[in-house]
Amino acid sequence: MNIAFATSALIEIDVQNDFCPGGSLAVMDGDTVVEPLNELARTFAVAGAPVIATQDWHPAGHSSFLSAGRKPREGEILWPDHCVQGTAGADFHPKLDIKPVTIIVRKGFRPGIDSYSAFFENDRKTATGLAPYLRGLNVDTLYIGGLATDYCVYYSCMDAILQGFAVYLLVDAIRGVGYPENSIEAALDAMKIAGVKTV
Ligand code: VGL
Ligand code: ZN
Repeated sequence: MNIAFATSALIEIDVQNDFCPGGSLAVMDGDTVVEPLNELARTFAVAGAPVIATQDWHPAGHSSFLSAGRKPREGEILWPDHCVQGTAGADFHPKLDIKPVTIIVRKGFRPGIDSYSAFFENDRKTATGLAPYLRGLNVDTLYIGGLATDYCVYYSCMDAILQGFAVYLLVDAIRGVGYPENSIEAALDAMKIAGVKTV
């Protein structure tokens, strides 16, 4: 990998306990993204390049939880309670090295809106502020990995392309939910068509 560190950033999506084995919304082998991301994060840090970590950060009783007892809107998926603010499930995986991380972006904290993407919440309008932040750092190229391939990684990559960034998906540092069936394959196909490159 020949990375232009002066104009690149690494984004580590939702490497949190609830998405790892033993968590309430565990992704199969979710913890295997930790080592490759750590290695890359240290490389970025040494080069003085920004490393962004995102955190799914829901208030208790969030509207995306099945336990809220709400009928899902068209195309919406409700989830088991996960990544509740301040709980161990919302913490980063204990082996994730956060020393190289330069900013943590929390999302999904508005009670009524779910948020998969690191850039925009699921209403597709409410911004997290990440795009202007990255532009302010003169970043035009993103290396993205983490959890989950078919949700937060997918929406983050697609929004990054829409925001005009070049996007490299770290294929050895992503794992997916796989629900509904073929969602991982569909996400990978759609990202490829959108212009996301794989490394
Ligand atoms: C995620 C489902 C619900 C993710 C977050 O990080 O991919 N998936 N909340
Ligand atoms: Zn969530």
